[in-house]
Amino acid sequence: MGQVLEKVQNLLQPKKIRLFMLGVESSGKTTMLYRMKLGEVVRTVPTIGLNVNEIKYNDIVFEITEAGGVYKIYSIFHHFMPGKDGMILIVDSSFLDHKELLQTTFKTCINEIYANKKIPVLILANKSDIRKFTDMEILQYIGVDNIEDKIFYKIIPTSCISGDGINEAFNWLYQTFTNQ
Ligand SMILES: Nc1nc2c(ncn2[C@@H]2O[C@H](COP(=O)(O)OP(=O)(O)O)[C@@H](O)[C@H]2O)c(=O)[nH]1
Ligand SMILES: [Mg+2]
Repeated sequence: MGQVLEKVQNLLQPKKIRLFMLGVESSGKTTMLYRMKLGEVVRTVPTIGLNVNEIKYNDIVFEITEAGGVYKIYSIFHHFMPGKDGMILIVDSSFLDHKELLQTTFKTCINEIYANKKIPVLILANKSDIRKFTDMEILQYIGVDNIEDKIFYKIIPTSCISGDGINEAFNWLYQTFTNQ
């Protein structure tokens, strides 16, 4: 009986997808998380430590972890990867800084996610309202070429200010994780 109840509970509980959000300081991670969760622009302070949010979209709960802090701690981000289903990589499309740090961290993080298929990565070309770089330049900045065999990605321009692209981003996440 207990086992049957457990199975029914599992069926009723929404599927949970765990994502790690990576992006250099000020790319808009915290603003994006609150925009996704609350639909509004919240004034942020620099994130120290982990900022974990659960956002429900249709019948999926996305648990999104933002790890903030000074650049030195990027070297420990890969410890958060086991158990994650994918990543959100957020880029300030008006200012592509800390390229090497981002590329190294991204690669080490991907290598720590255990998966027997390509890992979904949603790339948000954020701040599209003040954008200066093309998708191609952004993909080069991230170093997608070095890691293309391990990931399955989509780049979507977003703006936390206007809300542009955010529905498209959720739709991609939803389609990707319902088809798995
Ligand atoms: N113009 C513009 N500014 C943004 C956008 N998203 C975030 N910001 C601003 O970028 C700054 C850094 O945002 P924050 O979320 O704290 O970045 P984090 O360090 O990556 O968490 C803040 O001043 C935000 O208001 C956007 O889409 N457009
Ligand atoms: Mg932050």
